[in-house]
Order: sequence, then structure tokens, then C-alpha cells
Amino acid sequence: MDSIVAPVTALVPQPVGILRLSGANLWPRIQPLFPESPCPAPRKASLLTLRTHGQAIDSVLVLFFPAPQSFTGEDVVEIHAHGNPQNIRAILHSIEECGIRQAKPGEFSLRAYQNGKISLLKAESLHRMITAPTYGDFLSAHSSFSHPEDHPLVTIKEAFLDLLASFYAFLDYPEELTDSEHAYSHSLLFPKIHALQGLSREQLSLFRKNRRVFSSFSVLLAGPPNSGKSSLFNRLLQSDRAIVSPYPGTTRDLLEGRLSLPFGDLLLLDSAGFRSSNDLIEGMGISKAKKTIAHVDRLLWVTSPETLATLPFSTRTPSFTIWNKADLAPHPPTLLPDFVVSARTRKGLRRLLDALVSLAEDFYSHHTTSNPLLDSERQSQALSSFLKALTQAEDSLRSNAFDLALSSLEEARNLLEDGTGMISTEEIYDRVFSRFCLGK
Ligand SMILES: Nc1nc2c(ncn2[C@@H]2O[C@H](COP(=O)(O)OP(=O)(O)OP(=O)(O)O)[C@@H](O)[C@H]2O)c(=O)[nH]1
Ligand SMILES: [Mg+2]
Repeated sequence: MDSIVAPVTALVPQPVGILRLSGANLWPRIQPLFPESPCPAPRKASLLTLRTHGQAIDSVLVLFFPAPQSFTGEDVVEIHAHGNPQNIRAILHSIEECGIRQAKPGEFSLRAYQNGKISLLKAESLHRMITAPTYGDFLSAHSSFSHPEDHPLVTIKEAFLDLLASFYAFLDYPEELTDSEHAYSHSLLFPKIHALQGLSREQLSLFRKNRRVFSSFSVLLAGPPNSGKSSLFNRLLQSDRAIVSPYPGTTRDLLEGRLSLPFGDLLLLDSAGFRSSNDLIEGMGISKAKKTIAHVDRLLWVTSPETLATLPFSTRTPSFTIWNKADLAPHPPTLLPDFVVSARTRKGLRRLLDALVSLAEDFYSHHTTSNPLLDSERQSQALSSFLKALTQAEDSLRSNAFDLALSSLEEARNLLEDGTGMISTEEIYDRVFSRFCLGK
């Protein structure tokens, strides 16, 4: 396999930028970059001068993990350089000149999997650990990563193997068994099947509950045009992100901004004002805003003295009514708003923000679990198909069609093995690793 390299850290200005390399017999390949240094001692940081065509370009920390005691199972080198993105690009280029190609996303993890360093389930837990939107999700992924034996698919597989063993024993019963003994062992299979179905359904529903359009706590500003949604969006984010103008219909697309809070992000969304419009693009924005309402954790329905209106349809999304432009009229004539604010004078904004922050805190403390969960859509699909095959086996067993039951159980077994990582095809990269970030 050829040697690969990728930046592990983002290419943005920062104190340190890290490059990771993996391959067989790696040090001799990159030796030209460190002409005066011998191969660094394994797993010890060495401060070296990195040279391109003999010219010193940076002082870097180098870590060498010889095969097989490395993440990928091959020789791995990490170079910690000064994090200017231009510097990292230049070092990357010098490494490529040594005949080392840039890695594809997830290629390091793919090699770790191919070299038996991690199982497929562990690889997916690792991916979930890196991308987890909340600390609770991170802990859940971490617990699957460090205790793969507790992974829901492994627990289900154990219970399934027990069922399979009982089924084979039932099929093999000697002739001399009485009918009642036979019926007894037949009936023993059903509780096992039901327990497995319960376990699988529970995991599938937990996975669905955890799968959200917006992974962070999300708040949508919606309302009639010109009510001051974008002005509030900017004020809450303390940055001039959205265009504000006196012309109704200014905002078209959904705009996203984030407030980083100690327990997780608060995702704030600004949207197009609701009205009937003949403008194609504005209409698209309005329909996007309407669809988004169902996917957010909280709706802020913003009205103002010039644009008093109520939400034109009902929704299950909890909402606050905001009376904006209180500097023009301190009290709405009809509705009783949850918050009276003025984006212009900042009146009432602190109270609104405090309320949102406390909702976000509540969300992050309740909506996260550190219990092991399924890690990916792929696992969830495998488990759904397994459940179907299991239910088919149950039906066949009820009508004493044992051959059919056997073939459904064999199918269920294959599906579960697929889910836990016995995938036998090259599809594996496309299905699992290509979603990983670069350098992982
Ligand atoms: N007096 C007053 N004017 C405001 C206030 N908030 C916003 N405005 C003004 O109202 C106008 C519309 O503000 P926007 O923030 O663009 O309103 P919007 O709801 O985003 O409008 P659309 O994007 O068109 O739906 C601008 O001229 C703002 O300066 C406020 O609290 N008081
Ligand atoms: Mg706007």
C-alpha cells in the first residue's frame, strides 16, 4: 500500500498544525526532509528542523510510531508544525515531493480497520465521537469505542446466537421425544424472539430520536416581513451577519449563526418573512422557513407594531411570541407577547437571551445520553432488516414451517453480521469511511 499524508488540524491560522503520515517503511521516505536527523525514537517527541531542498523551513515536533504499534498498524509519523495554513500547505507539498500521496477522508481509519487495529463498529464509534454535537453524545460514542462488547449490535448478536442455538437444538430433537416435550421447546423459542424484537425496536427508536435535522439546540426567528427578525438575529449574535433594510422581503435564504455556550451550541436561524409573494425566490425562502419550523427546538414568532400577525398554522414546536420595535409602541393592542423587545434600543434582549440560554442548558442536560447507541444510518438499516427477517422467522415458526423459519433466521444472521462488520465487499469504503474527516 502506498504511503499517505493529511493535515489532522484545520487549515486556519492557529498555534500548531498537525500532519499525519502512514505507510510501510516510512522514515527513509521522509528522511530528505530531515537530512541531519536519525530516525526519532519511537513515541518520543523530537524537535527537528524540517528542510526543503536543503533549506530550513520550520522547526517541528516529530512523533514516530513504528508498525504495528500505531493507529493504522503501519509506520505512522506525526509532524507538529507552526500552524500558519500556508506553512502547513508548504510542508504538505514537500512531503508529497517525497512520493507520499494525500490521503482520502477516512483513509487512516480504513487502514486501521484493514490491518485489524479496529473493528468496523469501533471505526463508526470513533467517527461519532469526533462529530458528536453534544458532550453526552460524545460520552455515548466513547463508551461504545472503549467497550465494544457493550455495543447494542453486539448485545443483540449475543441474544440472537442464543436463539439460533435453541432453534438448532429444537430441530435436532431426537425422535423419541414426546410431543409435549417438543411443543414445550417450541414454545421456548417465542420469548427469546420477543425479547430480541423488543431490544431491536428500542435501539431503533433511540437512534431515530437522536437523529435530528439540526444537531444543536436550535431556535428559528420567523414572522411577517419587516418585523425585525434579522435585526434581532444580529443583536443576539452580536455581529452584523444578516442584511437589514426597511424593505419587506429582504431575507430570502435561511441564515445560521451560533452562540457557543459552555454546555453546547445554540443555533440561531433567521428566515424569510411570511407573506404571499409572486416572487419565485422569495416564495422558495418562505417555504423553506415554514418547513424549518417543524425541525427546530424553539420558534420565536416576531411581530411589531407595523406587522402584527399570528402564526398562520399550528405547530407542535414550542414557541415564544416576540413583540419587537417596543420603542415605537411599548404594548401590542391585542396579543399578549412572551417578550417585549426593541432590536433598536436593545430593550428586553437580555431577558430573551437568558431565557434561550436556559432552554439550551435544559436541552443539553436532558436530551443526551451516555448509554451506548447505534452509531450510524448503516447500522440502523442493518438492524431494521434484521428485525424484519426475525419477524418472518416468527411467523413461519407459528405455522410450523420450520424450513422457512430456518432460512429467515439465516438471513437475519447475515444481516446482523453485516451490521457488526462482516461486510465482505469493497463497498466498505463508500459505506463507512468516506464520510470521515480528512486525517482520520
Ligand atoms: N424602530 C425600530 N425599528 C426596527 C427595530 N428592529 C428593526 N427595525 C427596522 O425595521 C426594518 C426591518 O428590519 P429587518 O431586521 O430587516 O426585518 P426582517 O423581519 O428581517 O425583514 P425581512 O427580512 O424582510 O422579513 C429595518 O429598517 C430595521 O432597521 C426596532 O426594534 N425598532
Ligand atoms: Mg430579514
